[in-house]
Amino acid sequence: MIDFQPTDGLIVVDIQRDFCPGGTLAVPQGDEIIDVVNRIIKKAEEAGSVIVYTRDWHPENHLSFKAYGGIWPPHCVQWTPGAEFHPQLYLSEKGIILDKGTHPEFEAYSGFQGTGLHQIFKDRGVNRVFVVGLATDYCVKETAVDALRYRYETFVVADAVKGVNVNPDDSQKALQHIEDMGGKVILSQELLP
Ligand code: VGL
Ligand code: ZN
Repeated sequence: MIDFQPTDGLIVVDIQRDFCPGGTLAVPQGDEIIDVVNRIIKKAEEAGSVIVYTRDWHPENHLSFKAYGGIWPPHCVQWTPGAEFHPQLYLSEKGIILDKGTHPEFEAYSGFQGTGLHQIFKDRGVNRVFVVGLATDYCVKETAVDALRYRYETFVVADAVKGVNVNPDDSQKALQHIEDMGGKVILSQELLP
């Protein structure tokens, strides 16, 4: 059992309409993690942990879009319904919302990239980081890898993430990579009563 502490950071990655079924870049079954994610958020909230929600928040001419040389369909375009948080996601009043990928010429898969997140965690004395959300093989992976680079003790909750899987084993490989870098892959039952 792992008990959340005020010095823990919980990063809820990109649980937005476009990454869920019906969205333009839907992660298969992406919405199925939301119940367990919500329970984890409420636990972290009770403990006074630092809760961060990242949002993919692209201009309509973002370089990751096919029309602009990238590999993705347009997704999470600023101020459009697809960029909204999934309606079932629990938004804590104490949560901090961070937008990323907001410049046309820069990609930002990691929640630490261009958001000031490391400074926020430093100011709050965070030393452990827990990562949940979408997508395992892109933004979850890069967020966890950055957390490890910044030397946080880093946990990814395997049943609270879901991957795009352009190749069928991409998510598995991403979790393996995180473990190889010193991260811990855990199950939600280690966090929840
Ligand atoms: C993501 C692809 C493109 C993600 C964001 O949130 O994992 N994936 N942009
Ligand atoms: Zn994106």
